Amino acid sequence: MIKSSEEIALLRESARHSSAAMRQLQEQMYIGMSEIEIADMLHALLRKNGVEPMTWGTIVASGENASDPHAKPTGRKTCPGEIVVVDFGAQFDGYASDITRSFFFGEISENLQTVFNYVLASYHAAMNCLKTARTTEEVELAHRKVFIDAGLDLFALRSLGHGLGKEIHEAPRLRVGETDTLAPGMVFTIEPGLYIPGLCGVRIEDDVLITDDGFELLTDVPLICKVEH
Ligand SMILES: [Mn+2]
Repeated sequence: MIKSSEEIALLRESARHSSAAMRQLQEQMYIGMSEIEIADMLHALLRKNGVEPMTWGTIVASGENASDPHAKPTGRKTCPGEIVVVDFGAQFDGYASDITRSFFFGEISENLQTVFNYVLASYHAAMNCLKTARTTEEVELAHRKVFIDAGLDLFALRSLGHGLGKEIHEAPRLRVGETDTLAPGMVFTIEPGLYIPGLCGVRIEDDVLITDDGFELLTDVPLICKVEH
């Protein structure tokens, strides 16, 4: 669970290059592209940035398709007024990074904005907790409290994140009923989400490194991402 300084350097590079690809995707994709077309564009951008996409796990899910947390990209064309969830894993020199953003395509409704705002609040609750938390369970509970207080926890998954290393899913698991003591050198994802059947899905995922005095965010993509054209 605790990475060496050499491994941390590779994980940092992996997250950096994957972040660049996600930012470039935001600039280059446009409303009307299909989910599969967006996934293909993403995979090409990742390779251009020197990271190898784990294509089997890529999610590009638009509108109500995004209410399935494990959706596969389809030929469905994206429309204005939708949230489009883009989630991918990639490897740099064998070390994984994992990022999700929920893009606003055009102007979105108040309902969608509300769902997004709860996920964003949950993300911030987890990150704030991470500054001083002693265990993974504290962080999991901090993010979930936002959903419980809003009466929305039934739309959330039972997991907040997972370790990153040579594998994209490894210990520690930030999961209901599990706890590990946080220690410098741990690298894992923070990825709160809500999945509302028939309406939308929203997820935000970043990669963090536990340090002596809190944490370092390894990924670098704006939390609010809009596609206007
Ligand atoms: Mn993940």
